Formats: sequence, C-alpha cells, structure tokens
Amino acid sequence: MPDKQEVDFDVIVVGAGITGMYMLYKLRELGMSVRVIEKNGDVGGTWNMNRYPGCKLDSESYTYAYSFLPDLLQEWNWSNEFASQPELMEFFSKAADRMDVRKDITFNVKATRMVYDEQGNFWTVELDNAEILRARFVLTAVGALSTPRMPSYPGMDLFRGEVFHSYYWPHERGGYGGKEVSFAGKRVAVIGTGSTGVQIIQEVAKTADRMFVFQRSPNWCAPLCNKPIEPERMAEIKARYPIIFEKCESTNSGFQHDFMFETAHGTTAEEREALFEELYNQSGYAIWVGHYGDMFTDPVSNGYITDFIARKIRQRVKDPAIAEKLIPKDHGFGLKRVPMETNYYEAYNQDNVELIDIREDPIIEMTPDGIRTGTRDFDVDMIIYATGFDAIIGGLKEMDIRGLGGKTLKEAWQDGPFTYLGLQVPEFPNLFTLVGAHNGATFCNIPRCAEAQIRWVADLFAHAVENGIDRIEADEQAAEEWTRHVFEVADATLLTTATNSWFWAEFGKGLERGHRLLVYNGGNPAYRAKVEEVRARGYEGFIMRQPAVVD
Ligand code: NA7
Repeated sequence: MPDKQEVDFDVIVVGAGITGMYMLYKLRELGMSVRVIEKNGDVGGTWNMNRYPGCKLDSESYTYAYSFLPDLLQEWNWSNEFASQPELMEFFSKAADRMDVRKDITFNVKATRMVYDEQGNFWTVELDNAEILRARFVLTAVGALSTPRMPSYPGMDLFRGEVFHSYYWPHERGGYGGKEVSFAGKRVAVIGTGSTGVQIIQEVAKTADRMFVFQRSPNWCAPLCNKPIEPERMAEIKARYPIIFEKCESTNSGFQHDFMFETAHGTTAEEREALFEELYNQSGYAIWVGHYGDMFTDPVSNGYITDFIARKIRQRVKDPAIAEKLIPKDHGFGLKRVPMETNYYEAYNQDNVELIDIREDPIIEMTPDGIRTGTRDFDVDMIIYATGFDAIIGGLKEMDIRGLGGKTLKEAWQDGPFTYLGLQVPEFPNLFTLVGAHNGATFCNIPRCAEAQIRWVADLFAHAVENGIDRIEADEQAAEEWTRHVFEVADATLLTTATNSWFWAEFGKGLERGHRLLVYNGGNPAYRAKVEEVRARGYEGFIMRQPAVVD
C-alpha cells in the first residue's frame, strides 16, 4: 500500500449490514485500516430497520446465518425454520460482538458525497456531520432494499392518525417485531401488497377492528409453512452446517432448493399436479426455485405452475370476485419476487378485512381522516405504507458520487447500470459496489452470495497489498461485455415479461426510456465461476496500477 499519510483510512466501507460488517472483518485481517459509515444507529441493516409486525425470513434461518463463525453457529438455536426480525437482529448483533466490529463503525452518520481525486488517487468522503474523510478505496455495502419509497398522494401530511412506512417502524428499544404498535380496535389501511405488505396484512388482520388493503398489483404468493425447530432437529442442523452451506453454494439462488434437470415438457398433468402439490406444502422456496428446469424459460411450462397457483387462490378465497382480484393477470408465477405467506389469502375471508383494487378505484388523496378514492372515503386510525424501495441502486443514488473528471455515477448510469461484474464502474477507480446492481449477490439468498463475494474482494485486496497496487479500475470493454452478458442471460428467460418489479428500474430519456434489469439472474454457480476465471487470469478486466512501476 502507498503512503498512508495521504489518507485517513485505506478503506471506507459504507453500510454496516450483513455485507459491510463481514467486509470490515476481512479487510482488517489484511492489516488494512478501515472505517465503516452507517446511517442507522446499529449494525444489521435490513434486520435492524424492518421492525414491522410479521417481519421474518423467507430463507431457511440456518441458510441465512454467517457461515464463518462456527462457534456462534454451534451455540445458536434457531426458534423456527423461518426466523423473525428480533431473532435475526440478535444473531447479527452477536456476530458483530464476536467480530468486534462496532469499534470501527461510525453510527448515525450518512455519507453524502464521494469525490475521486485523480492526482492523489484517493476518495474524499463527505459525511452529513460535516466531517470529511479520505480513503484510498471506497466499498459500498448499502443494501439492496434500504431506500424506502413513499407514494406522493396529495394531502399526505394532512392525515391526523398514525402513519408508518414498513422500513421506519418505531425503533424504541424493545420495539422489536413492532410489538409496541397495537392494531386492536383500530381501523387500519395498508397500502402495498409486495412481500412486506403480505407479511403485515396477515398480522394486522388478527386484531384490527377493520383493515382496508389498497392493492395496486396482486402478487403470486405461496405458503411459507413455517414451524418451530425442535431440539433434535437443531442438533442435526448444527452437525450438518458445512453440508448445508455447500449445498446452498451449488444452487442457482443460494437456497437449499434448486431446479430439477427435467423440464415440464413430456410430463403428464397428473405428474405435474402431484409435484406442485408436494412443493406447495413444503416449507420455503421449493415452490419457486425447486421444480422443473424450464419454468422460467418456457411460457407453456410457466403456464402450468401459474395455473396451479391460481387454482389454489380460488380455493382459498371464498368470494370469487375477491379471488380474481388477488390473481395476477399480467405475469406468470415466479417472475417477480414471490411473497411467502401464512393464511394471507384466508385473511380476505374475514369480515374485518376488505380489499380495495386501486387500479379500478384509484386513490385520489389523503384526508385528515383517511384515504379518498374515486368513489369512497375510508376513515382510518392508521395508514401503513408497504410501498417498497428504490431497490438495489437507491442507496447509491442518495450519494453524490463523482469519478474521473468529476463524472457522476448518475451520468455513468443514465441508461442503466454499467458495471464490470457488478463490482466496479469504469472511470470510478477504487470504488467497489458490494451486493450491487448486476452482481451475483442480488438475486440470491443474500448472505450466501454476499459472503462469497466478500471473500473474493478480500482476496483481490490481498493481491493489491502484496503487489503494491494502489489503483484498481474496471476496463471499459470488460464492463461492456459483462453488461451485455447480464441482459443476454435475462433475455433467455421470461423475466423480461414482468418488468414491474423491484428487479427492474426505469432509465433513459424520451423514446429510449425503459425498464432495465438491476440484478444478474445467471445464478450463483455461474457468477462464481466467472469471477474465479477472472482471478485465474490475473484479475482480467481490472486495470491495476503499481506506483513503483508507473513512476
Ligand atoms: P415491493 O415488493 O416493491 O412491493 C411494494 C408494493 O407497494 C407493491 O405492491 C406496489 O405496487 C405497491 N406500491 C408502490 N407504490 C405504490 C403507490 N404509490 N400506491 C399504491 N401502491 C404502491 O416492496 P416490499 O417492501 O413488499 O418488498 C421488497 C423486498 O423486501 C421483498 O421482495 C423482500 O426481498 C424484502 P406495484 O406492484 O408497484 O403496482
């Protein structure tokens, strides 16, 4: 590493969620000086912030843990197949203690501006407490779902009742799991029916006097089938952790479930029905990513499972008109993130729950007493916004990031993400975007793919330290090839037929404006094979500078 006098730190990591904490831990092992900047008051990212009732994993708990803390894994007993937010926050908080990372994290501070100084080869990072830090490298670990999105209905500030966005659920100590907010005896409006809305709705339905669900687009949901983990099973999981992690490494999505080699073609209706029925009643994502290999490439095959899930919704919802409103008509099953549920559809059979289709009867404005649609006034005591996130790139967009010649990241990405391996952007030397757009960790059981990515990046830094490399930049042509590859992979699937999801965002101007994919859906093994090949070829596609040689 070059002269440390010029910079405050070798590396600044932005974000102390699952990714940022582990990155810090790995970089410290290399003897690098690291400072982590975290906008919230504690570690944990998603699991620190999302404290709404019903917030839980859709990944099996034991596949979601840090794999590199074997002692913690052996001490830790997961309560359920799919753990809830309080338990996850506790796990990652304990992990932070074990890694002793908090001492290198500055909490409650936002990085607002980052400018690359070409002459000095360092990044100046401005914080919202007026502090300015200089670091040789900056690694963003800002999270894929950490910039909440609020609608902009007229009159939103006039409403006199309680208002929450799912991400900003009250954080008073002990407020884990939203326990402090009561719905009993209240009229509650929930806006949004993505994974978050689905989790909230099934909880609010239990105690609210009335609940109005404002749905813009229905989603294909499937049963979570959660259950407690008994001591014998936990002992078995503890003994099998290495096998579980190895299995997750081998699958496309980082879950234990993976596609079968068989396609749905040539199968009989009875065979398909039996398989889908089995998977529908099996816990977790088997029903999404654990069946026929052509479900997401062949419209006929996708139609089989889509039809099966639609029939399930019709069976579970008593009122046929409501059932039809809950069935997506514009995309097939699994082409957006599948919300997992527990009695979600049955909630609509309850007298206290009403579904409002806001495509038919749009929200016009918020009033002091509630919500006004084109045809009705809904007087409510509470409005819950489960309206999602500016996903994947939101955390970067919140910062003014400037690379060579003052070029902003916004300019570089005006037509969509342009990266090499989803890790670096040409003309932004020494900046790395962990679990970022177009990298293999965003379309995945995140800790599994994030860990692999962090280890790979740490190895790259070890290589830099050993070889005195002080500047790493993505090659333009390598980025072009990678970006083309990301789109080619997606074009070969049906994902392109469902662009109204957080996997996509709008970019461009005028006629060029359109949805661009934010994730890489080539799968975990393919991404890992690619980065390993890049490493084997001397980090091909990265331009590395050794000052001693250049000077
Ligand atoms: P999602 O999946 O993006 O869902 C957001 C929901 O909010 C979705 O139903 C949206 O409808 C709806 N929405 C968004 N804006 C509005 C407005 N203005 N009015 C009405 N409804 C609106 O976010 P989640 O938080 O549920 O889940 C994100 C991920 O977090 C999840 O997949 C997990 O991985 C964790 P739309 O579909 O846009 O019509």
